[in-house]
Amino acid sequence: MTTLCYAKKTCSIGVHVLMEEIGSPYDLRIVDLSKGEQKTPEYKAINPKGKVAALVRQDGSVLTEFSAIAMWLSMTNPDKKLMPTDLEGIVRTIEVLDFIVGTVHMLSWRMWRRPDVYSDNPAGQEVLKTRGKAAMLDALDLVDTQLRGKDYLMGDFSVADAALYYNEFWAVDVAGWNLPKNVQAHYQRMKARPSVQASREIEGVT
Ligand SMILES: N[C@@H](CCC(=O)N[C@@H](CS)C(=O)NCC(=O)O)C(=O)O
Repeated sequence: MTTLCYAKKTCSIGVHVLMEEIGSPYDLRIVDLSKGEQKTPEYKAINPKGKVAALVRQDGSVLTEFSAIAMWLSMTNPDKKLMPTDLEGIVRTIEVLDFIVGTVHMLSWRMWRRPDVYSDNPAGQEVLKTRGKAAMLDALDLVDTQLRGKDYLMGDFSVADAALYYNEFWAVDVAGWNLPKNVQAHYQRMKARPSVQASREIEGVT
């Protein structure tokens, strides 16, 4: 069976949502980041990057990086229609996925959430937090324009919405920020999906 290595309230939530969308049985392996379990030799034998999410597939091979995992899940479960199948739809999905993972999460949220990675200086960390927040809200403004007149980023639900969802969760439920209007509506729509509700319940997110 496929095993999702995950940590609560992290980007692995997005993979968890996709596993629930697919609805096939899977195992969960929790990685407690607060105890540094991601850096243990045992976990690094699974994912040498020391990060979640990691997906251990049925053949024992491990897939990492949200976009790769999302792409693999959608292509191996075509009946679940987790992304468009025409060339333009595929590249547009990759385009928005890359923006959400690379810019919203890695460049912006991480700067706000983990300023200690970039500076030991408390004043420097405050600057990083301010810039990280501004960068994230600017990036979400761009996503907001893409959502104008649409329920989901690609029109119908796709893997890109799962990526946006964990960033929305962080912005609202961890940082307490206000989202732009269409992104906020998207977040509510996502929270109404059974897959999101199931993943929140399993991960103990109220
Ligand atoms: N680009 C990776 C990011 C993975 C990542 O940064 N995961 C974080 C949680 S959101 C993590 O495992 N952090 C643990 C650490 O940095 O020690 C992806 O999209 O999967």
